[in-house]
Amino acid sequence: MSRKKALITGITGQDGSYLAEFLLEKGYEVHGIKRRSSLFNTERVDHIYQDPHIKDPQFFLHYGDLTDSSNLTRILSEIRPDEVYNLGAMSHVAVSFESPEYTADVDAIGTLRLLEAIRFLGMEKATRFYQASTSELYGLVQEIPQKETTPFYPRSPYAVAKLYAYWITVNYREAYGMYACNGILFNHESPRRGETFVTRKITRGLSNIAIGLDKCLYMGNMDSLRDWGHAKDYVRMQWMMLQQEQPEDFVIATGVQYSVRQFIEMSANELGVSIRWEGEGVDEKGYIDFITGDKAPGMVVGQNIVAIDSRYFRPAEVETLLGDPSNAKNKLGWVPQITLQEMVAEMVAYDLEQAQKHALLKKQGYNVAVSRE
Ligand code: NDP
Ligand code: GDR
Repeated sequence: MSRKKALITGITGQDGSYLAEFLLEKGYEVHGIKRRSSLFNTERVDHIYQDPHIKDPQFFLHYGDLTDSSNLTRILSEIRPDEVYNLGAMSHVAVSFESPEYTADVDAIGTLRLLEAIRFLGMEKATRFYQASTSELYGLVQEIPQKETTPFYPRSPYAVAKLYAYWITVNYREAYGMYACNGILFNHESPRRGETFVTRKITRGLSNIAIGLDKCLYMGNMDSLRDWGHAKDYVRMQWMMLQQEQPEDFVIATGVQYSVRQFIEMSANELGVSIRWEGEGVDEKGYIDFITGDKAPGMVVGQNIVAIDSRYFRPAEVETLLGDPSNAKNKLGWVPQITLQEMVAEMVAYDLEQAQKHALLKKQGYNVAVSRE
C-alpha cells in the first residue's frame, strides 16, 4: 500500500513542527509550506529535514504563502495529498489589532483559497481537510465551560478572521460533501511556542532574569484566565479528527483554568523562586520572597522581577476561557497526557538552558542581545 500524503500549512510553526514529527512516525509522506524570509525560518523542523538527494525521502518543504492562490493550487495539484492540515496563520491576537487587514487575508481568505483550490482540482471527495480553529472564537464568553454548541463572540481581528475560516470550512463540508472539519483548540504551549505568546514570554523572561541576562519581566493583563494544554497532545487530536468516518468539529481543551499570574508563579517555582505580590492594577509588582536551590544565581531576594506595562494590554480582551473536551473524550477517546505542571517544567528547563548558553557566550566576550517584545 502506498504511503499517505499530508500537506501542512504553517509547518514551521509550533504545531506544524510537532504534527510533522507525528505524521512521519505514522509513516506518512509529509509536505509543508514555508514562507520565504530573509532569515532561515525552519528552526523548528530542521531536525526532521531530509536531504532531497537521499533515497526515498519522506519530508518535503515547498515555498508558498496563504495569500497566493496560484501557488497553493500548484502545490496541491503536484502533491495531491490525502490530508491537508491548515495550520498557517498570523496567529498573534495582539498583533492582529496592528495588522487587521493582513490577518484577514491570511487567516480568513487563506482558508478559502485552500478549500477552493481543492474543489477546483476536483479533489473535494478525496482530500480531507483540517482547519485550525480556536477558542478565541468564544471571545466574550456566552457559557462556561465552552463546548461545540456555545455561541461565538469574537473579540479581535484575529478571532473575526478565524470565524470566517470556521464557517467556510463548515460550508464546504455541507455544500460539496467535503471531509472538512474544525478543531476548536484552546491555548496549547511547549518549548517551541513563539517567544511573544504569554507562556513562553514568562518562561523565557524569568530564565533570563535567573541567569542575570535581564532584570524585570513586563506584563499585560495578569488576571486573564486560560485553559492551557501541551501542543504535542493537541496535534495528536488534529490527526484523529481526520481518521473518523464522518467529519465533525471538536473542542480540544484540558477543562482546567489558570490565570497568567498563576502561570508566572508556577514558572518561578520551577526556578526555586517564590514571588510576593504588592500593589494593585497597573501598579502591581512581583518581588522575590525567597529563593531555594541554585537555579537562579542572577536573582536576589527582594528584587522586583515582574511589573505591568500598559502597552501589553489589548484594545479588547478575552478575559476567560475554559473548554469542555467531553465530546472529544467520549467519541474519540482523546485524553491529554501531559499536565500543566509537567509542561511548565519542560518549558523552564529549555529556556534556562538557552539562557545559560547565552550567558556563557557573553562571558566569552560575544555580544548577546536579549530581545524583548
Ligand atoms: P505559530 O504562530 O507558531 O505558527 C504559524 C505558522 O503559520 C508558521 O509556520 C508561519 O510561518 C505560518 N504563516 C504565517 N503567515 C503565513 C502566510 N501568510 N502564509 C503561509 N504560512 C503562514 O502558530 P501555532 O503553531 O501555535 O498555531 C497553529 C495554528 O493553530 C494557527 O492557525 C493558530 O492560529 C491556531 N491555533 C493555535 C492555538 C495555540 O494555542 N497555539 C490555539 C488555537 C488555534 P513563519 O514560521 O514563516 O512565521
Ligand atoms: P492568546 O495567547 O491571545 O490567548 O492567543 P497569548 O499567550 O498571547 O495571551 C494569553 C493571555 O495573556 C495575556 N497577557 C499577555 N499576552 C502576551 N502575549 N504578552 C503579555 O505580555 C501578556 N500579558 C498578559 C493576554 O492579554 C491574554 O489574555 C493564543 C494564540 O496562540 C492564538 O493563535 C490562539 O488561537 C489562542 O491562543 C487560542
